[in-house]
Amino acid sequence: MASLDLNLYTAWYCPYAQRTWAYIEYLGLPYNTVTVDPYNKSPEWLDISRNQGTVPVIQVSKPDKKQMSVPGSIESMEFLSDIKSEGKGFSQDVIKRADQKFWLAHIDRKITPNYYRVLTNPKGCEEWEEAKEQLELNLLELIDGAPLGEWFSDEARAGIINFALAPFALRMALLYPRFRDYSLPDTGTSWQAYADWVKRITTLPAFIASAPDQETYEERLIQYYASYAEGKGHQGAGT
Ligand SMILES: N[C@@H](CCC(=O)N[C@@H](CS)C(=O)NCC(=O)O)C(=O)O
Repeated sequence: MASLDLNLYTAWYCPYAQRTWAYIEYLGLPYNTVTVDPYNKSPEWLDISRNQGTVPVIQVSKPDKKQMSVPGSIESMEFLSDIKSEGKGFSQDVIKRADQKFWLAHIDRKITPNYYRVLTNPKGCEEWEEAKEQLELNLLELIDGAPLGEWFSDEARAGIINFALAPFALRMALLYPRFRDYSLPDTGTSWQAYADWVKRITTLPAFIASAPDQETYEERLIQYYASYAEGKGHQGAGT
C-alpha cells in the first residue's frame, strides 16, 4: 500500500496510547505525533476522536484529502496492521486471527481492569485481594495459553498481543512495589518467562520510542499515578 499520511493523537502517560505508539514504531510506518489532553473535551478534540474523547486516535488522510479517524488502541493497531503487517500484526489465517482477537479481549476484559483495581484499592482489603487473585490468574492464563508465534520469545517476533500488554506490564512492575508493596510472582516457569518477556519488550527500541523523554519517563509516571494510588485519579478513565 502506498505510504499514508498518519497522525497519532496521544498523551505521554496513557497505556492505551502507548500500545499504538510502540506498535507504529515497530512497524516502521512514518507518522506525526500530536499530543493532546484527552480530558479536555473541546469540540475539535471530540470531532477528531469521533466523540470518543480518548487517546489514542490514528488519523489518516484519505485520497480526497479529507481526514478519517480510527479511535481506540486495539482498533488503531488493527488498522496499522492492515497497512503494514509483515508477520507482526493480525494473521491472514482466519482461525489464528480469531485466536489473536480472543487474547486481546482477554487482556482488556480480564487483565487491565484488575491491573487498575490493584493500583487503586488499599492493599489487603477484600476488593484488593480479589483483584490481585484475578490479575494473577488471568495473566497466567495468557502466559500459558497465548500462541507461541504471538508470544515474544527468541523464535517469535513481537506482535499485537505483546504491544497490547506491554504498557500495563511496565506500569505493574513500576507502580505496584512503589504504591502497594506488592510485585507479581517471579517463581515457576511461567512467571519467570513473563519476567523475562517484560525485560525484553520494555527495552525494545520501538517501546522506548513510545516513552517520550526516556530519562525521566518512569519518575514522571510514578508522580502521575500517585494520585491514582490515592484514589484521586480521573474517575471513569481506563488508566
Ligand atoms: N478503550 C480505549 C481506552 C482509552 C483511554 O481510556 N484513554 C484515556 C487516557 S489513558 C483517555 O483518553 N481518557 C479520557 C477520558 O476518559 O475522558 C482504548 O483502548 O483506546
